[in-house]
Amino acid sequence: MLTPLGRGAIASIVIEGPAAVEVVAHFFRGQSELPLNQVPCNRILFGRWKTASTSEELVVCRSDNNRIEIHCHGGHAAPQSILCSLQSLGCRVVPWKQLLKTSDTIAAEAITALTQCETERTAAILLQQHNGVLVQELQHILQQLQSGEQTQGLARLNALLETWDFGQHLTEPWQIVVTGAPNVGKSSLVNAVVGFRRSIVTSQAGTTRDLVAADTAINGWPIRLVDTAGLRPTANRVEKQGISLARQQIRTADLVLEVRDLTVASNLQPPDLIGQPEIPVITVWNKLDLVDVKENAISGVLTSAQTGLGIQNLIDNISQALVVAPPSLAAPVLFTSRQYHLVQQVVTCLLAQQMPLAVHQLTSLCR
Ligand SMILES: Nc1nc2c(ncn2[C@@H]2O[C@H](COP(=O)(O)OP(=O)(O)OP(=O)(O)O)[C@@H](O)[C@H]2O)c(=O)[nH]1
Ligand SMILES: [Mg+2]
Repeated sequence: MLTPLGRGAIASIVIEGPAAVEVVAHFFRGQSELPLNQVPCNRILFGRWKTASTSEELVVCRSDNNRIEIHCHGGHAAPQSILCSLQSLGCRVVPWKQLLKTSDTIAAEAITALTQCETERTAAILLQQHNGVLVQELQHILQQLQSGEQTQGLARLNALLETWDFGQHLTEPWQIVVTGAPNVGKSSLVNAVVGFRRSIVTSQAGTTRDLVAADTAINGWPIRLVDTAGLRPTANRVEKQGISLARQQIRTADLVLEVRDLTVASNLQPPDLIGQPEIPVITVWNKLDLVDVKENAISGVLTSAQTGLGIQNLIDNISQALVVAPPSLAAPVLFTSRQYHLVQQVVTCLLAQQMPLAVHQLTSLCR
C-alpha cells in the first residue's frame, strides 16, 4: 500500500510480480470486454472489485505485465479488504519502503524524508535533493579531490556540514520552549501563536504543570511550541516535577522564548537560562495592553497575548532566529544523520591526509 494509514479520499495499492495482472483479473470486473492483460498499458480502467462478500468501486491501471496499480476508496476498510483478497491468492504484503529497493541512496532517503515532512516549503527543498542537487554537489567535490583541488573540496565539504543544522529540521520540527515566571502569559502566548486554545489559561499563578506541546508552522518552517510550568521556588510536589521537566526541555531546545510581564517591576532572567549561551533566546515582554511603553525603550519583543498586538512580529522574530538565511531552492542540504556522519568522515580523512579513503567514502555517498 503506497498511501499512509488513516483518513484519505483515495488509497493506492501496487501489485508487482509475474502473476500481478492475473491475480487482479480474478477480482476486477471492468466495463471493457478486453481481458486485463490485453488492455493497453497505462490505460485507467473503472470497475468493481468483486469478492464473495464485497463489491467495491475502484480504478486499476496496468503499467506492464509485472505491475498494476489499484486506486480505491481511502480509509481503512476498503484497502484492507482488497489486500486481504490479494493475500488469499498468495500475494505478500510488503512495507512500502521495500519498494525503494535500497534505503541508503540519497534519492531513496529523500523519498522517505518527503513522507515525514510537514510543510510545502520543506517538501520543496527535499524534492530538490531528490532530483539530484545534493548528489551533484558531492560529485563536484569528488572531482575536485581527484584533480588535486583539495583545499576547495574541503571548503565545500565544510559548507555542506553547516547545512545539517537546518537540514535535520526538514523532517523534525524545531523545538521552541516557552519559559518564564508563573502568570506572565506563557500559555496565552502559545495559544495566540497557534491560533487556538491549546493550553489552559487562568489568573492563578502555577496553572501549567505539565509540558504542553503544540505543533504548527511559521513561514513554512515546522515548529513545536512547548508550554511549561512557570519557574519559581515551590514546595508543591506536582509543581516541582513540572519545573524540573521545564528545565530539561530548556536544555534541548532549539530556541527559548523567555516571557516577562511588563506590569511586574522586577523581571530578572530565570537562573535556568544563565550559563547556557549556546541556546538562542528571545525575550518576550507580554501584557503590552496594560502599560504605556515605547517600543525602542526595551530590548526584546513586545506583545499582548490578549489583544494579539505584536504576535506577528514575534512570529517573524522566531522565524528569523531559527533560519537566519533560508537556503535557496537550488542549494544542496544534508538531511539525514547518515549523510552528515559520512561527510564528517570524509573531512576527517582529508585532514589526516588519507586521500584514497576520503575518495572511497565520498564515492559511496554519491550513489
Ligand atoms: N491583560 C493581559 N492579560 C494577559 C496577557 N497574557 C496573559 N494574560 C493574563 O494573565 C494570566 C496568566 O496567563 P497564563 O497564560 O495562564 O500565564 P502563564 O505564564 O502560562 O502562567 P502559569 O501557567 O501559571 O505559569 C491570565 O489571567 C491571562 O488572561 C496579556 O497580554 N494581557
Ligand atoms: Mg501556563
